[in-house]
Amino acid sequence: MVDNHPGDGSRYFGPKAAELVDLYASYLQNAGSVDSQWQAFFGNLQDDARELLNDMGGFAASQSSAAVFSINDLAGDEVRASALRSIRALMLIRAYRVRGHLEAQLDPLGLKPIEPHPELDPRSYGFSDADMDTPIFINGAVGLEVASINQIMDVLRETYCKRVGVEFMHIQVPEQKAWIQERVENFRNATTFSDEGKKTILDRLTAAEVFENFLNTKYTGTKRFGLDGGESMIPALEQILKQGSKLGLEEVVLGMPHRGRLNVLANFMGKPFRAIFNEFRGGASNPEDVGGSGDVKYHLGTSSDREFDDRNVHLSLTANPSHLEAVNPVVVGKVRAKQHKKGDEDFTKTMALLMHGDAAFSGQGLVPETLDLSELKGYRIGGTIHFVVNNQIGFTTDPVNSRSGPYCTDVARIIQAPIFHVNGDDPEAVVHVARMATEFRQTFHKDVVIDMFCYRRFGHNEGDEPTFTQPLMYKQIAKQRTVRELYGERLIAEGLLNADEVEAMRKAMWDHLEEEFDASERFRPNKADWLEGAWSHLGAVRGYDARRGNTGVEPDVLGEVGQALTRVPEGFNIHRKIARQLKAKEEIISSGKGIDWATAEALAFGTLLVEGHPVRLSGQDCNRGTFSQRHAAWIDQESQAQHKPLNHIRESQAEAEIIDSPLSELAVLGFEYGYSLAEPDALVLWEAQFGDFVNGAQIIIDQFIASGESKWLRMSGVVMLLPHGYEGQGPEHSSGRVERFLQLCAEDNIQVVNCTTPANYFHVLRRQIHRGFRKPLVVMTPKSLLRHKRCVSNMEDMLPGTSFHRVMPCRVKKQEPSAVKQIVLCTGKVYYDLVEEREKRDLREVQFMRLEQLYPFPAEALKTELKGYEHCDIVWCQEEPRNMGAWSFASTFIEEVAEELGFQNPRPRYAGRKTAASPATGSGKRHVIEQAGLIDDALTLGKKAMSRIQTRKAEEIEAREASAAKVESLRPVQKAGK
Ligand SMILES: Cc1ncc(C[n+]2csc(CCOP(=O)(O)OP(=O)(O)O)c2C)c(N)n1
Repeated sequence: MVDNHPGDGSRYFGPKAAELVDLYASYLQNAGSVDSQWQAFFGNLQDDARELLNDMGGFAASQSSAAVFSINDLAGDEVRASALRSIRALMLIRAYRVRGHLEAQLDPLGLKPIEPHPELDPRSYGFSDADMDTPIFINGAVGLEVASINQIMDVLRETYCKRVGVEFMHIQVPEQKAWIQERVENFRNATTFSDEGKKTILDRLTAAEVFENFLNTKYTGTKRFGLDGGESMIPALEQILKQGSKLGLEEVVLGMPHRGRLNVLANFMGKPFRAIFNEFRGGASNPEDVGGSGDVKYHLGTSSDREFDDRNVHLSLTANPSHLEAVNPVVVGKVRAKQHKKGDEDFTKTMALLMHGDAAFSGQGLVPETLDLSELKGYRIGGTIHFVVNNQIGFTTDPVNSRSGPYCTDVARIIQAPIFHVNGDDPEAVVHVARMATEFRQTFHKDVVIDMFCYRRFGHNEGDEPTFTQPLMYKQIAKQRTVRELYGERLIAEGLLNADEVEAMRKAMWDHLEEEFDASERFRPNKADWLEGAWSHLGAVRGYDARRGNTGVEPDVLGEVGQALTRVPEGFNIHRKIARQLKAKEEIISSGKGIDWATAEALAFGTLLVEGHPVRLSGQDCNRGTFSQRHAAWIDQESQAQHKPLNHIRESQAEAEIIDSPLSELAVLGFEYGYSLAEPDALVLWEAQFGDFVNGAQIIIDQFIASGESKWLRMSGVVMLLPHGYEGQGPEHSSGRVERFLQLCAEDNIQVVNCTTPANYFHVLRRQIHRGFRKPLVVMTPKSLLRHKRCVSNMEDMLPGTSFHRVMPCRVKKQEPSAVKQIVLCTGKVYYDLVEEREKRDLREVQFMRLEQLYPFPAEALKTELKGYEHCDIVWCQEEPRNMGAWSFASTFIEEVAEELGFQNPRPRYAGRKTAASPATGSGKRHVIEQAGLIDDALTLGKKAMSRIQTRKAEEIEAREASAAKVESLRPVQKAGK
């Protein structure tokens, strides 16, 4: 044991650190206040040493009042030499706190020799071999008052360089940094486990290893993405729950990739082994009659309850696609919804636990995007525990080709999360860091990362041959004893168990799995779990009827909401332009006439709120609205305080959360989708700044929103608002890519609408909540129509009895069918361009019909509207290029409907932009010409010369000529004379 006391003065002459810091502070204030030799001493200090004294200043300030004498009076070289030694020793200690992890023994395979870091060498601080045993005053650092460098180094190496490496000095919050430092240094970075605790660790390792071995024996070579090599994760997860439940945790939402997932499902979540074996036999995970496509077994989710010392913890593992890390924001969003529902305001009861692979954690951009949400007001969940199964390889790729930084976890430093690196072959160390991480999360409500270095015993999957690419690594792995074997031997050596007992544990697990295996043949999943709990009042829906829902609202409720939307609180300094707008809005609401888009949206939100349904909308700048249309938060022009009128309708109402999001699409949409999975009674929306940016969120759309219900039986009512419309703003501000969504439409998976009236928008939003099921909704929203004089509705279109219309005939100048020669079908904003041009030309033979909903395609409603016009030509008019927009999708449906009705010419003619690589032109002039051309084309009767075949031929010729011209322009110019 190191002597913690200063001892007698004959051995030690130096000043206390606090006094030294005081003296340094005096020197900084006024160099002349200290004697000349101390002046020289401080003057000669290097920057590092000065920094150290500065850093210590805060700590010393609280202690210095206790200083009993002034070292200024203690002149003499001996004192100064001691002071210098103290400073140098403290610098060394600090270096270990910052960089000790670089020399920690983290890799179980020991593939690369640990390179000594010069800053961790006492010689770098001027200590020679002769100095190593000299006592130095270090003021309680690393638990010591006075110690020699040898003694200090022993403590430092044990604390910072054994099998745990801690990165925490990047944290800026002093309490958090101090907490970790204390936790780590007070116990030399280890937990002393009871005999029972050690046996439990071995038991969990046994369960993990035997399960993988069993699968390997019964289904040799079948993909299972085994945990083999990373088994310590299982006791670590156990510790997180156990310790977490002591600290108030009631519910954990998990997200994880393929690696070890079956093991987690079975040995942590308690999914019956027989159910998993049945899936290996080819059985389905849900009863056959539920339908859906299902998913491979290592993507499936499940939920269960676990008990720890009479405390129940609910666990749910979120289903996920192959796309690594894509589930992260979904899990985080789910947790936020659960916390909101429970009123878990200090974030203690519900937590996210995300597991990661090393290559994916450093490689996928969604990781930093999701981390960035962690401290934001609209997205905070009080910290996620991240557990990286760092098997030091990604499929066949080595870390040197995977990342530029030293650790796969470096990305977590952006949010100043503490990072615990740990050797996976030391299960006690892994459980120890799991415990610290849990305590840190429950204390500071902040993200924390565990990076478990381990290995992958087999190939990427079990059918894969890893020695093609990593022969040396796999030579070492072949020699590597398993984690269970190593730990079993350790406990035998400690005398806690004998070899027979260790083997008996293994055999008991194997025998249990044999029993489960036998039972798996008869196992049938008896129910799907998708309509339980918060979802129990909802049901599955198949079929394509109108499904209007009860979306009309009583006039007094509309009036009440309307008033709140225009009521300015006493003393609130509202912007004068908004004040003007509110006056106009007041007029609109009281008259019930001329309701614009933004007001209709606010009325939809407000009426849902008073009915008790929370509304959550997030997206870039969505409080003001990209087009200055929403003004969901008013800003006091003097104090910059906010007023959110939607939250001031009446006393007992649900809350509207309208959130300006970070500049991310993928993470934010993933978050809102996750939120919608856990809160079916809230209207959850995400808005793109312009619809064009939606492709940044494509993974969430393809892998979750469009296919989640089919794959995993999980409904979502998430709404995506995508500003869309051709208004000359160029290639990236025109298109919400409706064609992409339409291509995804099948099996009643999503809804795609492009409304042309505020009232229809009002109803489609309210419909999301007022039906007995949930479906994602994609809305192409307007830009110029936000202020278009014709794009208004009356309150009477929102009253009880009114509803969403999937097809709308033109109400302007409606003609008798017999007087009409041509029906122009369209969707969205182009309708208004058509109406205006028709008026200009005073055309009577052309009738318009709007498809307000594109999917589910309203075939019956269209049929009703088209009846009587069988003699007419049909034109599909769109603003988008021919290879985009709804043409390809809608034209086949329209033709089928027209054929059924007996149209003479059922195939619609195309009037729109020609095929294009880029969604829109960058030239304003060209835009105007194109737009006028397509409107003219749509309104021109019997324009057979522009039949679709001819159009296509013309386009083909043009494309050929364009590429020939390009090739020509790229040809090197022949220089004369060569
Ligand atoms: C987004 C994405 N890109 C590529 C893949 C294909 N893939 C599956 S696993 C894998 C390697 C993952 O390595 P790591 O994250 O270290 O996890 P490990 O498999 O080693 O546990 C890759 C590239 C994928 N699933 N997801």
